[in-house]
Amino acid sequence: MPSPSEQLQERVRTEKKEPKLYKVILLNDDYTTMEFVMHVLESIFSKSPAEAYRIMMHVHMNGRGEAGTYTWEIADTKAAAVLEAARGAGYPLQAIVEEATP
Ligand code: TYC
Repeated sequence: MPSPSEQLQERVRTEKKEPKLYKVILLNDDYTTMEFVMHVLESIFSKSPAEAYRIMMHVHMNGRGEAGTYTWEIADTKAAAVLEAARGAGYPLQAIVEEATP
């Protein structure tokens, strides 16, 4: 049985090493252009053009797809940035944040 201070050390280490992770999911729609979705993936999610094309086509064919996995604050900020860019450009593109199952 670990001593109380050993138990505390273990909890501190676990919390520092393993923050919960969240996926930013892009949803398909009929109006946002493929070019705009690729632009979002490259500029907000730092994807290469090839990876942006792959993810965009996955969303287009399957209805939804993962743009990236982050800690809560970063996922929330990126999802908000997608909505702001899309509304600014007049597109209905949607991004949602989901807890990533460990
Ligand atoms: N379905 C859109 C089209 O055909 C392209 C698209 C892809 C839109 C991915 C949204 O998240 C999206 N223009």
